[in-house]
Amino acid sequence: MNVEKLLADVKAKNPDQPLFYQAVEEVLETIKDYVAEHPIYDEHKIVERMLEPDRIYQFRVEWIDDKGEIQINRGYRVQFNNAIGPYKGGLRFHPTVTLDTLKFLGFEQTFKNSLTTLPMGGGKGGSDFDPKGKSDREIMRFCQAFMTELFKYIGPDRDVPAGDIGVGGREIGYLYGMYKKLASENTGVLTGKGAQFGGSILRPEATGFGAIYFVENMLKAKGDTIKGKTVAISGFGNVAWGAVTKATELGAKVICISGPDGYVIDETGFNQEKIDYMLELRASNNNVVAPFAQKFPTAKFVAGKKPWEVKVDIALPCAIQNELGESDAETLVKNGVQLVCEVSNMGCKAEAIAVLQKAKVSFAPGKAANAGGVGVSGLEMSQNAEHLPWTAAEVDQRLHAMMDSIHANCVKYGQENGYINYVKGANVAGFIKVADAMLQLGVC
Ligand code: 2IT
Repeated sequence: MNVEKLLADVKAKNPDQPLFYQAVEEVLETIKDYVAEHPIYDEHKIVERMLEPDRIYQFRVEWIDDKGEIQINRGYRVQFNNAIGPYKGGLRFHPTVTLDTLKFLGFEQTFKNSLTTLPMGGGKGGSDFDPKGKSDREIMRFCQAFMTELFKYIGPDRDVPAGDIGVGGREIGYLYGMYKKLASENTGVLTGKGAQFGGSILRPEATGFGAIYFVENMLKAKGDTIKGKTVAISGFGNVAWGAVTKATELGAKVICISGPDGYVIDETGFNQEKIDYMLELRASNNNVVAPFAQKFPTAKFVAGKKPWEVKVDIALPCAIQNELGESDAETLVKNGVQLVCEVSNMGCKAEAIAVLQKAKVSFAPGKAANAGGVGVSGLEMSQNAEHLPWTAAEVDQRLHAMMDSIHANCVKYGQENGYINYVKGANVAGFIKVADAMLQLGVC
């Protein structure tokens, strides 16, 4: 595999897709040795084939706002790779969403889903729709309009979307309501549904819980535990909420969360009231974290800044891609950070990862650490297929086992003289399963 040539080809073919390029570059640089040792992959052009999505749907979404005006958005579904199972991956509603965003996410999802141990291919979709400031009815009408097109391309054994940024339980409910009406069937074609209509218990918590189980594994590998550690988390949405909840339960002290407007710092840590208030903030559609500091006197709001300037033991980016850059990583290292774990997808810039790895800080990529979300989505698919709900204990036990398995795989393929290169471990382990499936499935 000639990495330079492959990257030049990716750039030439996708000149306006820097995020996709970034995701591809990271994977190619870390799997190249493994691929060189196994020439069969090159003989079958496996890597080249994995860089091209199976197909991409793009469509117009038109809907009517509360003033009676017609609004037009762009919708997408990228079906990236279904070698190991039906396409699976979330829908993102955010004004920054472009085809580039969804190609990078779909590519990452293919490796992540492979790591979960479940048979799920990679896909991603969404829209440039901005939920900020929208009424509940507007969100419902948008979701319905989006689904009138998307429903043609999905199915319980074909492509199973879920949530991502801007798409939580409320949006999944509206999307599923319209799917059910259009398809005249009640197959669980979306995951993250309400528990009353086929949703898995613990799916809302799963991404954050899974990430903390992964962090526990990372610390255990160094003979340490999470108890008593100080933690900075970015974001305040579903993923951040799950991470704060589990970290707090296990005795860590989370002192920061953040929003696009800045971060809040609360040296007293979180309690149930503060955790619950995060859900209220998310449901308000305002996308700001400042009200947290108005509600809780122990918290202070720092406008326009990221939480990475705060001295902590553990940093968990839980918001959006490239939210932690090179100088942020340098500050964290200077302040003695011990562990950085991406919970957002591609939360760190490549330069930031390089700084952390050079300083031998334990660093894990999102596609390993946040796989518990899609992992429990996979468990929701199983429950829907057998028409039976599982208990919280059963889901949690399986989630835990998945995260342990992903960690073990990262260690297996990422050992570098005592330092675990989780980026390499995750990419190689994720690659092997998809690549070996493609070899057996033939050129088709
Ligand atoms: O990035 C992700 O893994 C998700 N947004 C969850 C996808 C899913 O299908 O549950």
